[in-house]
Amino acid sequence: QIASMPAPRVAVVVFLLKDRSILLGRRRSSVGDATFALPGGNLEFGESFEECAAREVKEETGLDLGQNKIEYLTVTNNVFLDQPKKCHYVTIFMRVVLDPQDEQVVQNLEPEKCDGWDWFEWEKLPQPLFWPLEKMLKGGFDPFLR
Ligand code: 8DG
Ligand code: MG
Ligand code: MG
Repeated sequence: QIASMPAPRVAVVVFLLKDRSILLGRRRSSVGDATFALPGGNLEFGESFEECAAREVKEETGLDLGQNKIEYLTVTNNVFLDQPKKCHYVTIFMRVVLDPQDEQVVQNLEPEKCDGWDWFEWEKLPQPLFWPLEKMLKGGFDPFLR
């Protein structure tokens, strides 16, 4: 490991599914700026993946996952070398299927980190996607299956 490189970190991100849509927000960050990404963030000391997923979703969107089932989907390894701030994330992808009748309104609670959240139909995702997400979807990953 090169001395100036930070250690790899663990992120937990969430596919929030509602009908045939997923929740994405345009990032404001030194990593993946202006690309569309899932809600999520850094795993904190002592947290379970599910706790981290619920906390990040609440902090970033105001959505309360309540008793919704939070499921593990997959993990990917993401090395960001060509970013202003080089970093390496092991990213855990979780899934929550919201009730189509759920009336909670999504809020942009961290506007310095995100331009805003929106529901996007799976067949009409916005561009550009944050590359860890792009890479998965190009590889055929479908969060609605399995
Ligand atoms: P925190 O302070 O709230 O813990 O962190 P954050 O500001 O919410 O972190 P983040 O950048 O949103 O997420 C942490 C890392 O997770 C991000 O830098 C790279 C990795 N990551 C992926 N895919 C995705 C994704 O789709 N969405 C988000 N938010 N992060 C992702 O590999
Ligand atoms: Mg966060
Ligand atoms: Mg985040």
